Amino acid sequence: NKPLLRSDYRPLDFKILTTELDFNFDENLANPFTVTSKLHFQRLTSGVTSFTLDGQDLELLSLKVNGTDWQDYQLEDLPGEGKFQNLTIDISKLDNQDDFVVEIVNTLEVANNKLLSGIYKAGEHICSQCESKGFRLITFYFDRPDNLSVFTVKITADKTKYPYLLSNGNFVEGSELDNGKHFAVWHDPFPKPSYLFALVAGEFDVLEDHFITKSGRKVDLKIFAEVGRGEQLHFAMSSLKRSMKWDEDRFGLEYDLDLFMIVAVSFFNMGAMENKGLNIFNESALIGSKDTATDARLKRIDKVVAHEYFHNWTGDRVTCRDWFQLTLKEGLTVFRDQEFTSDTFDRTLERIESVEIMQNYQFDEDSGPTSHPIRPEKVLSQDNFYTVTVYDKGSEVIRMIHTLIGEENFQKGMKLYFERHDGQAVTCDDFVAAMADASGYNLDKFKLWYSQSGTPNLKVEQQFEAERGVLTLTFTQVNNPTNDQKEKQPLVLPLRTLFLDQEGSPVVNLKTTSGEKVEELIVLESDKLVLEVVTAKPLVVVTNLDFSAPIKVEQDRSFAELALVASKAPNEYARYQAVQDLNYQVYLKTLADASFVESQEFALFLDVYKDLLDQAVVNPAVYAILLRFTSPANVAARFKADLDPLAVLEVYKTVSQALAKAHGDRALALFKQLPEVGAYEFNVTQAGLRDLKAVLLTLATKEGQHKDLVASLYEKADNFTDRINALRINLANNLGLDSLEQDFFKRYADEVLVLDAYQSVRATFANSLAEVKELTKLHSYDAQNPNRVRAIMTPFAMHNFAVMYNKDASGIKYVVEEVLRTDKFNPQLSSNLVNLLLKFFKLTAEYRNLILNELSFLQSQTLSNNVKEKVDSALE
Ligand code: HT7
Ligand code: ZN
Repeated sequence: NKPLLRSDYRPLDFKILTTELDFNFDENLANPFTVTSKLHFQRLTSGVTSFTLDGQDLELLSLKVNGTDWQDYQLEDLPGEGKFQNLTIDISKLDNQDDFVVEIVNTLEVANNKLLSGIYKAGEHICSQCESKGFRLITFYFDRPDNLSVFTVKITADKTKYPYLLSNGNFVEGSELDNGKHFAVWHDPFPKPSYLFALVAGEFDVLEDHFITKSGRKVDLKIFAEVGRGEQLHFAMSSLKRSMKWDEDRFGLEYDLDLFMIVAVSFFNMGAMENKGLNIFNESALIGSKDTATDARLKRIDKVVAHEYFHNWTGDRVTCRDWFQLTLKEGLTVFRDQEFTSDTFDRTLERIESVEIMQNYQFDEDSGPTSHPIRPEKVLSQDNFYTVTVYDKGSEVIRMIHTLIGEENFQKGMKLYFERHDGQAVTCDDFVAAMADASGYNLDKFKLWYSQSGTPNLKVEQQFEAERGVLTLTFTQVNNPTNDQKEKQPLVLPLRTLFLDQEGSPVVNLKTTSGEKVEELIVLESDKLVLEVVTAKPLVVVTNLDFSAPIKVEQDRSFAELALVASKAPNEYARYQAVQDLNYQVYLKTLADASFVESQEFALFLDVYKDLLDQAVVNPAVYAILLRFTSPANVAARFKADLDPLAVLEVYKTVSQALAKAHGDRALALFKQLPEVGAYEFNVTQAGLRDLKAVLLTLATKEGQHKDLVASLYEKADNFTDRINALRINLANNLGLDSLEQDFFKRYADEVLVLDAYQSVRATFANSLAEVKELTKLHSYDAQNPNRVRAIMTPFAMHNFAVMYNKDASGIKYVVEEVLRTDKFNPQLSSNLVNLLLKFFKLTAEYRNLILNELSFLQSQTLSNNVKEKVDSALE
C-alpha cells in the first residue's frame, strides 16, 4: 500500500500492438466466468526479457506464448487491500523476443462485483467501467494509459436476455448460435489504452439518429436506455448533435468513426465515461425530459453529453501518459464543455456557475487536508484524484492560458497539439509547450500552476491623492502553505480589471503616471505590482473580473462601495461578485452583533435587493442567482476558521426573514407581472423565468401567506421544474400543502430519478435525523446504488446544517456509519461520502473535535485505500 510518485514514471519495455478479447457470458452469469485474451507484443527495449502484467481478483487458467503452453511465469499476489496481482512473464527462452503473441485464459467475477469497476451487473445489464484501473479486473494487461493497442472484441451471450452486445469501434459481424446464444464482433481501428475499453450487454430501448460531419460523412448515432425509458432520450440526442456541430465550428474537430453510441446504466460511480465510440453514462446524466428532469438537470445532461463527446479528441485521440497527468484531458475537456455551454446558453450565467463550483467546493479542497496540485505528485488511490481541483481548477488553468494568449492563438495551440500528438499518450508539459510554441508566449513561469497547490490570496490596496491626481493601486499576492506543500512561490495572475466612477459608470482610457495605457488585463507575475493611475477623482476598482484567475481577492471596501457595484456596475459578473461580498459582510456583521439587521448599513443592503428586484427581468437567469441570499453551505466556504454552523444558520433565517418582510410585496408584484413563460421549451429565457419565479415565490410566501400561488404553480405546471420548485417552497416555508406531495407520488411512483430529486429536497429540509433515515424506506431506495445513497447523504450533510451539526454529533455519526457500510462493497462511493466530513478544519473547536474523534474512530477500522488515504491526511 505504498503511494505512487509522479517521478516514478518509467516507459514500457514492451507494447501490446493488438488485443483480441473473447467473452462468453452464461445466461445466469455463472460466476466466475472465463475470458480469453490474445495479445500481440512488440519489444521496445532490446535485451529486456520479462515484463509484468497487472491483474486483480483474477484466476489464471492458462497461458500460451506463440501457441505453446508457457510455464515461465510467476503470478504474485500483492500485499494490501484488494487482491492486486502481478503476472510476470519471462520470454528469455523465446526465439523471437521482439514480436510474439501471448494468449491468456482467466476467470473473473461479474455477478458479485459491487465495485462498479471492471465488468459488473448494473440491474439487468452487463457493463464495464475501466478508468482508471478497472481493466485489470477483466484480464492481465499493461493497465496503464500509455499502452495504446488496437482492440477486437467478441461477445457471446444469451439472445433473449442480452439482445444487444456492444463494444468500441465498428460492428464487424454477428449471428445467432444454436444454443439460444448469439455473438457480436467489434473492431476499433484507433489504438487506445485499456481504460477506454467498453463492453455492454442487455436489452434496451434505442433512440437512433445520424449526423453529417463537415466533410460530409454520415455518422450513425444510437442512444440506449433501460426498456421503457427510450422516450426520455430525445434531449440527450439533441445535446449530442449540437456538441458534434459545436466541436467542428469552434475547434475544427470532426468525429472519426461511422458510429457513436451512448448507453445509460443504473449503477455508476461517476457521471459518465468517454470510452471510444461507446460512452457509458450514469442514467442520471442522460435520461430526462421536461416532465422528469429539472432545467438544471437537463443542463447537466447537456454538459455531460458534450463533455464525454469532446473527450473523443481531448482524451481518446490524445491521452495521458500516466494518471498524474489526468488534468491534461479533464481540465481541458471541462474548459471545452464550459465554452460549449457559454456559446449555447448565456456566457455570464455559465461563468457564475463555474465560479460557484470553484468558490464553494474547490477552495475548501485546496485549503483542507486533501489539498493537491492539479497535477499531483503522490497518489495512494487514483480514484481519489477525480477531484474539483484536477477538473475545475484544471479548467481554470486552461482558461488563464486562453486569457493570456487569446482565442486565435489558443486555437493555433490546439491545432499544433493535435499535429504533434495525435495517437499518443502525453503530458501536461506537452500541452503547454504546444500552446507556447503556437502563440510565441512564454509560459515557463505560468507552469507553476501545475505543480503548486493552494489558492492565492490577492490583496488589493488603493490610495487616492487628490493633489497629485493619482490613484495608487498595490496588488500583492500571498500564497499560504497547504497540508501537502509548505513552500510556495508567486504565481502568474491574469487580472481583468474594471474602473468605475462614483456613480458606477465605467472609466476607460486611463493612463499611468508614466504615460502608459492602463490595460484591461493586468498580469501580476511576482509578489507585488504597484500601478499609479492618473485620475482627478477617486475610482472604484473591480478586479479579477470574470474570475480571470482562480484566487481569493481581499479588498478593503466600504459597504457603500460594494452596494454601488452590486446595484450599478455595467457588468453582470461584477454585480454578482459584489452581491456575494455584500452577503458575506452581512453574515459577518450579524454574527458579531444580531442588531445589525436594524442598522443603516442593513437598510443599504435591503436597497440593493430592491434594485436587483427592479432589474430582474433584464436577465432572469442571472438575477435569480443574485437574488438568492447566500446559503449557509455556500457562505461556509468563505470562512477560514471558527465557523459555527448553527450560528450561521440562524443568521440565514433572520436575514431571509428580513428580506421577505422588506420585499415580499415587491417580489409578489414582480411575480405577477413576469411575462408568461408559455409552453415548455428548454432555453435560457424560459429556464431563467422559472428559476426567478421560484425565488420570488419563496420570498413572497415566507410568512405562510399566498400558499394558493404555490399550489397553482404546481397544478398548472407543464414541466417537472415548476413541480419540484413548488414542493421545495412548500417545505422551505412550512406551508403544509400535503396534497401536492400526494399527487407527486401518484404521478412519479416509477421514476427513480425523479424520486431522487424528491429525496434530496426532503433530506435538505428534514427536521430530525429520524426523518432523514426514514427516507431510506422509500420503495425506490437501494442501499447499494450510488445515486440513491448520494441523493440523501449529500444534501443532508451539506445543506441541512440543523440536523448534520446537531450538538449530540448524531448527524456526523450517521455519515460515518454510511462511510463504513459502503466501504465494504464500493470504496469509490465511501470515499465520496468521507468528503462530507473534511471541512472540520474551519469549524469551531467543538465541532472540529467531534469530527476528528469520528475520523480517529474510522482510522481504527479496516478501510479501503480510498478512505484510508483521506482519513490519514485529515489526521496527519
Ligand atoms: N473520465 C471519466 C472518469 C470516470 C471515472 C473515474 C474513476 C472511477 C469511475 C469513473 N467513471 C468515469 C469521466 C469524465 O471525466 O469524463
Ligand atoms: Zn472528463
